Amino acid sequence: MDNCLFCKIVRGEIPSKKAYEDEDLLAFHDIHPQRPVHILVIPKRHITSLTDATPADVPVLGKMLQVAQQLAVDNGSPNGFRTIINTGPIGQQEVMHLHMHIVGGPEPVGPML
Ligand code: DGP
Repeated sequence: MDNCLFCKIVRGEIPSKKAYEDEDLLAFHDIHPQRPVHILVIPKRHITSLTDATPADVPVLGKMLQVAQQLAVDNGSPNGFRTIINTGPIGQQEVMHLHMHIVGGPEPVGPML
């Protein structure tokens, strides 16, 4: 997707602070962190939102959840974290490329997002 912000990050056209990368996924630190740990995990292949995910996307969606634990541990949230996927206007999704927030830190996260 030419004009998608997160596709541009995947292509390296917009810089990001990378936390993880493999053939399917990219994780990078949120530009406006809400908590000490705030990482976004995205599929490299453009999926607009969870509403647009298909059965073919199940493996990559599962992988997003699977990498979350290690990302949290490696980035300063070893005792737990929250995962959030905002979906569509009602879900307050601002960037229309599916992404999962990982939020945490040394203290309990509390209500947010
Ligand atoms: P959401 O409301 O779920 O669509 O959250 C989008 C998040 O993306 C928000 O927390 C800020 C983050 N974000 C927006 N633009 C950029 C960017 O250019 N770089 C990075 N690293 N994060 C961004």
